[in-house]
Amino acid sequence: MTLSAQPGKGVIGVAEAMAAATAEIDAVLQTLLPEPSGPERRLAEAMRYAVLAPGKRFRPVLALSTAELFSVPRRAALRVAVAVEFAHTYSLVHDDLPCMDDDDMRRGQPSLHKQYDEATAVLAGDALLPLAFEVMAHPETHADAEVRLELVRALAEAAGPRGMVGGQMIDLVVEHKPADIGTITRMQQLKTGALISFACEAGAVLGKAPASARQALKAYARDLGLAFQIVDDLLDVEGTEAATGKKVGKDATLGKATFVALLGPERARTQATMLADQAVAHLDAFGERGAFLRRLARFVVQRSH
Ligand code: GRG
Repeated sequence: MTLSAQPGKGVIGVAEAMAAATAEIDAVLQTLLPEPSGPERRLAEAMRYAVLAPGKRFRPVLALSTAELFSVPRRAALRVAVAVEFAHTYSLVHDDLPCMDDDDMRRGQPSLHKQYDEATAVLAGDALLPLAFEVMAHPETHADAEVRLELVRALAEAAGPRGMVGGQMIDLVVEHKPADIGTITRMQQLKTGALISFACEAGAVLGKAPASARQALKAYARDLGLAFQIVDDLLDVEGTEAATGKKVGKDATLGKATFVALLGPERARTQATMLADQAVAHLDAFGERGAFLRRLARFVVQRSH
């Protein structure tokens, strides 16, 4: 069943729809991850350990939901959804390394370098990103090579120096230093927003949607990504390890520049709610078809993990 056709309204309906989509996504993740075999089997085992851990699958759900707007065949949408999750998981694995944020727990289990070792975690992350490109470049993702090329180009931009890696660099540079709202916003837009933006645009690319629709989804993603990150920061202050699956209170310890550190929890939550409202407003052109994406934006602000 498609996400938009899932019964139930409000946040509970979104959680149910996400759980149903997660089952579909995880089945494709299983098939597109390498099977452990040969002398390099440890690499495949480590990749599977990180990817198949219980993540929220938020970015794949975005890719599936935006693809539904343009009636993209499910098989194609799922391949791109899975590619986004590979790229996302790579960033988590590398972010947890001792040379980055040095996190011992991720997705409710020891982080990859703790379960295996640092070299294996570096290699597993290194292997997941090109696997994302391999999946998207395959003709099964789309018959039109130009569509595949655009997917590859857009993910490269989202993951590279003008995307996640650039954002991570700002994150490291401003640690333990005062940062203004402009710097924090830019850092979060690159670190978190760029991949969320790719996930939203991917549906439009697959569906060869008009530029106006792609622009609307980009604008939705920009506000949604910031709201998502603010809530992530709030959960680090107000959440629990049991709910989030990772250590909490780390941002303050590491001297991270966050919206919560700058604005305080109350104003940060107000800001997240305002951003979710703004995100919803960008979906007007999609009418009823945008209903699930609207509910997803509200869900992002109310989530507890
Ligand atoms: C390339 C090393 C490197 C880093 C890029 C994305 C990123 C920068 C680092 C990942 C760590 C991090 C906390 C990023 C902020 C974005 C974010 C909120 C990630 C967690 O995403 P969720 O909550 O995680 O969707 P799950 O586990 O549910 O998939």
